[in-house]
Amino acid sequence: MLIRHLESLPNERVTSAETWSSRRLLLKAEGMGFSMHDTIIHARTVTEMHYQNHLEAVYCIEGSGRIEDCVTGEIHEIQPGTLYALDKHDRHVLTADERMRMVCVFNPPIVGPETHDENGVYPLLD
Ligand code: 9YT
Repeated sequence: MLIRHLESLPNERVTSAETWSSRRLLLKAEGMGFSMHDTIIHARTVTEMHYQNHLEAVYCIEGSGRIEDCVTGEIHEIQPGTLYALDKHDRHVLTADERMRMVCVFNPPIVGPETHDENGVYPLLD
């Protein structure tokens, strides 16, 4: 059994970008078949993402904002209790009106250092 706590997560499991900071509680190395992150999206930011190599589910536990589906143009409000699942590798734009805290699950699992390239894509690392 694995027990982890956010407050004792080592620095190498924290990856930050201009608009977010991802605390990676479970990575590929743990062998669960998915990774799980506690991610902060900074207030008043807009982030375009496109996980072409991964499926991601995101569960909002704090803060509010919205997600735009770049293919359909649909916009969905996000608040604590909202989940979105990018089951079609959907290109999307996330807008945070206030600081948001999200639980993010990736399949295949993130290895560790992944961050967005210029198109908002994470590379497929082994
Ligand atoms: C919600 C979202 O996708 N934020 C970007 C960071 C990423 N999900 C991660 O690696 O935690």
